[in-house]
Amino acid sequence: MQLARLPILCRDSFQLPTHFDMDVQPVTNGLTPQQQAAYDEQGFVIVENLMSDAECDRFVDHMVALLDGSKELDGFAPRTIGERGRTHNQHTYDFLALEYLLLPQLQAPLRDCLGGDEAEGIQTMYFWEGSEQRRHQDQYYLPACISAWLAFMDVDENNGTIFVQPGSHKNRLLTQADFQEGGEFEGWEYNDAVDEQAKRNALLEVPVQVSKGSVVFFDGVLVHRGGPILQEGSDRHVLANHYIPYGFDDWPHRSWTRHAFDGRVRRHPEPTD
Ligand SMILES: O=C(O)CCC(=O)C(=O)O
Repeated sequence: MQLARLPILCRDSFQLPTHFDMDVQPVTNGLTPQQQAAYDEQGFVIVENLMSDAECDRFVDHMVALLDGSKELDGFAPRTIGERGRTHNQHTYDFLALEYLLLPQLQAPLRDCLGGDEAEGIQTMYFWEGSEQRRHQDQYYLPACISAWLAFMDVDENNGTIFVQPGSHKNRLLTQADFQEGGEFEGWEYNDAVDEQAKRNALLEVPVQVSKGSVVFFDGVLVHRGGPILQEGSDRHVLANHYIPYGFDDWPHRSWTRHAFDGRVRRHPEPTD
């Protein structure tokens, strides 16, 4: 599969380009009717074999080389041994991460998840290991977002997969206003409040098991968490990408770049400072 060819971009020299030349053919396969129904009902869907082994290995090799220092990259601070905390918005200084935010085969499923609007990539997080992150809803941080969780290896409870609460996307989204004066969760710690909401949802929570090359698409209101890592020290190579609809105008992170699959880049609404 042909990947986008993107120019080299270093953090120090970063200028917002308006368009990248991308030598790619659009991949048109969207969700099947069954996958669409699962996404609508459960708030997530696993699409298997969306990435080839070569695509998975290419990115993992890159990330392992960055971690062990055999590869250097402007913008990626060298790590000490054992330091495996996730990266954040690596696509802003790493063209390979940008390629994987915009893998052509993600475009049509994302469009289906968004009900027909085009997705714009806005966030990346790479995990060398399970996050064990507490329950949350992504739209609390990133309004209107959806997620594509790219599994570069088999992931299950042993190496710390995510747990999701299917159907919770149809229930309440906790927002910043809930924690402000007079809000329902004023004085609460955020993750405690989501635990409480998960209890109120009264829905089962399930671990997500995926094979290498799978992508999990999930709704930004879905309650989820990083589960415990049963096999201590195990690797878990995953890239979590986040997207918002092109038509979403109320985006609060105005300084962030919005990356379309055709290579267009914009900040919208315009930053105020
Ligand atoms: O992969 C994980 O362990 C956590 C990912 C996550 O919570 C997210 O992408 O919002």
